[in-house]
Amino acid sequence: KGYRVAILGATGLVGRTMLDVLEERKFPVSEIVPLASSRSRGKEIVFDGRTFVTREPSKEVFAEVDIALFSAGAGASHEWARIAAEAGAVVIDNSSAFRMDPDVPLVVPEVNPEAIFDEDGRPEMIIANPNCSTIQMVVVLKPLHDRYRLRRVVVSTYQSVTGKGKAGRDALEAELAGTVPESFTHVHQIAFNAIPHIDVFQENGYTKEELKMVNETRKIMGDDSLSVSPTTVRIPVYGGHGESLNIEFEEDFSVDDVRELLSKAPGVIVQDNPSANLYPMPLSSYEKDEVFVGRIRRDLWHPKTLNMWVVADNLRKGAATNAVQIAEQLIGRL
Ligand code: 2RA
Repeated sequence: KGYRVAILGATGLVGRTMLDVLEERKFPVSEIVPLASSRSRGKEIVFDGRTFVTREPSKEVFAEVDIALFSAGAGASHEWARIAAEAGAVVIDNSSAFRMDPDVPLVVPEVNPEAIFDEDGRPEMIIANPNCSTIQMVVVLKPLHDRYRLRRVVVSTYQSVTGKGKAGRDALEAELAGTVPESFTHVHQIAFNAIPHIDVFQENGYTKEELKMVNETRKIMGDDSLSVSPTTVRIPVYGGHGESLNIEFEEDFSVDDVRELLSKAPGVIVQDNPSANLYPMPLSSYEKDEVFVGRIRRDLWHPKTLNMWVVADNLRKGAATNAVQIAEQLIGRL
């Protein structure tokens, strides 16, 4: 059986990556229904050699599809997700609109695939895709938490400009070409810079991006006692987000066992051979679907504590790939 798949935001960076990932992973698609804002309507999308024309979202359009992948921002999701779900489409939403809604599952298939279905085995009609910086972190934390029990995670991120979509990428290119904009897309100049400010500051001094890493991690891992202490930073790279993690466990570990455990963990690739200068980097993670881990080492001062470096392509595992993996769990169950 082939599925009719709508993509809201089909012309954005994540929307296009969703199309690539559906095609590469040979998702059983009978028809693609690209949907977009008025500015992009009528644009042609090529999928698997066939051309589809971008349309306007409507109740009638959603009634014609089985699965709707949303990546057009929280405003569009608030406007259309419930309408699409009521029309019978399972919505997989990449925006922040429903992530912390207690009635909506927040899913990373390597961590909590069971949350996709209700107790009668029917798919939830709206399923939220987590924030990119959270996804890559929980994919590596989950097997470690199961074995050693996490006590505390201190995370600092090094996030790609593509986290802000095409506008974020274009801003870096324009700055590198010497254009001085009227206002900076990344708040300050991002070329040759590092900006410890992603999304808006909250009263407690953290940014929304940082609090997403705290709250979404707890929800996905199903443990409200987890302490995550984040600092999120934008840097002028493409290809992926990097994260430095310092993880304290309840149980002690050996570094070799951690390496072995992670090398068998679903969706994780260990790249950890300092003598060969092998470690994950955004450039080598670009257009890959996995989460890469390296620099695995014991904390020099603190017992039962580990340091590691984690990189994933934020448009792939951090967004499109994760959404398509959720859709794959629906195959045969709609
Ligand atoms: C960013 N986490 O990198 C955001 C994108 N969802 O800006």
